[in-house]
Amino acid sequence: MSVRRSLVIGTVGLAAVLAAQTTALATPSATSAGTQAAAAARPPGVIVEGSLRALGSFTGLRIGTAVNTDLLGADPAYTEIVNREFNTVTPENVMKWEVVEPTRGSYDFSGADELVKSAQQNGQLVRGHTLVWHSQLPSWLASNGGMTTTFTDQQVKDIVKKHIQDEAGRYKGRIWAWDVVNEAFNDDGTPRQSIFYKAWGNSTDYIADAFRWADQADPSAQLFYNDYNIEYTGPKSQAVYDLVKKLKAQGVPIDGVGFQTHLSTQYGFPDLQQTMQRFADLGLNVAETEVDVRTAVKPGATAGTFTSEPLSNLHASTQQAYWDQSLKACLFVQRCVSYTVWGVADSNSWIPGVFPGEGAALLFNDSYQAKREYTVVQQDLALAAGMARHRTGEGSGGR
Ligand code: 9MR
Repeated sequence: MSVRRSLVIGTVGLAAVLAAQTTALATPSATSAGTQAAAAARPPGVIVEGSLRALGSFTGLRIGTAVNTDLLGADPAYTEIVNREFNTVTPENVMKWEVVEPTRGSYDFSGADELVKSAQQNGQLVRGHTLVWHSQLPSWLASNGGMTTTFTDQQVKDIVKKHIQDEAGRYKGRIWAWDVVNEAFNDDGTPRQSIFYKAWGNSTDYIADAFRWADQADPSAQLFYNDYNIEYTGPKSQAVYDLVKKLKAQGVPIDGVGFQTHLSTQYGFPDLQQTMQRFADLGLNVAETEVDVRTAVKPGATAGTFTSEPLSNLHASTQQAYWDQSLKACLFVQRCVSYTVWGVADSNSWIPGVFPGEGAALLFNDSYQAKREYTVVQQDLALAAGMARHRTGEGSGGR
């Protein structure tokens, strides 16, 4: 009985897939007047055939982007892409502690509220980012890059608990997944000596407490540990593996691990699929949470400036290969629940500001035209449409 039912669904699904694949060949142009008029006429939440979110939905894989709320709503081309292509959104900055509580006890949730509201209107889930992170802390709480505070250990503990209760509690029931703790380890696998680590008596026990408090504040959200440079085998990845294995064994409410996946063509491609599978085998969901692929770019007209053009065709084709491989790593791991890119257009990316001379890291160019990289991702999602569905618990229920 259940076999027959799934066959029927399979046939309907296949027809839809074939239709989607036909349109998948068309590359969207967000800046053309026609597309913008179509966007204006389309009610929020209506899915465009052949978009990344539509293609991902055939296997249940969520496709997301980091959102800059200064542009959302203000820049029509940007907004159109966010809502047409993605069905999860991550606030790039507006849920970070320095933004939501710039002065002790005085909150500013305006940007976060705006994003959550827009997501609800556009049928998108929200990845909350991030509750406990040494970076982007308010200056009243920490200095020296999150390593120093004037508060006592007990005060820091109370402040962290209140922060989690207040922020996760405010959005209770409206966040799909929280990055509860972000970047707690150094590249050599040693724990980062943050104010949190120190307040808990030079121990990573703050991580377990943060997950427990987040679970109390929002029991339906999936709770993630999130980090970079854990995509490949090495001491940092191992340290995170050991941590989350211990948390699971202790019954700490953790649902998944986020692999940020900030890739660069100057390094080899990581053994990402194997690494994610290894974590998934612990009974955890995994996700690629901040994907971008940077490369060397051509210099601009003025000395010291740069374009968003890859230095050569070889640079560009390697980037395309990395997009392809990073998505396939997620497609081939059934517990990989989402694939999130860290921004929309090359011009919105954090990369040029932090790595001068590198860029071209995203799926759309500076004029919001879809790049070849977009087509690579789109085609992989279309080809994956017949594969088994991803195991996408919509909340913490699958824990
Ligand atoms: O993209 C974010 C950028 O706008 C901020 O200035 C920066 C501050 O640290 O954070 C960037 O996002 C980071 C994310 O929150 C955590 N992982 C690394 C991301 C890139 O730095």
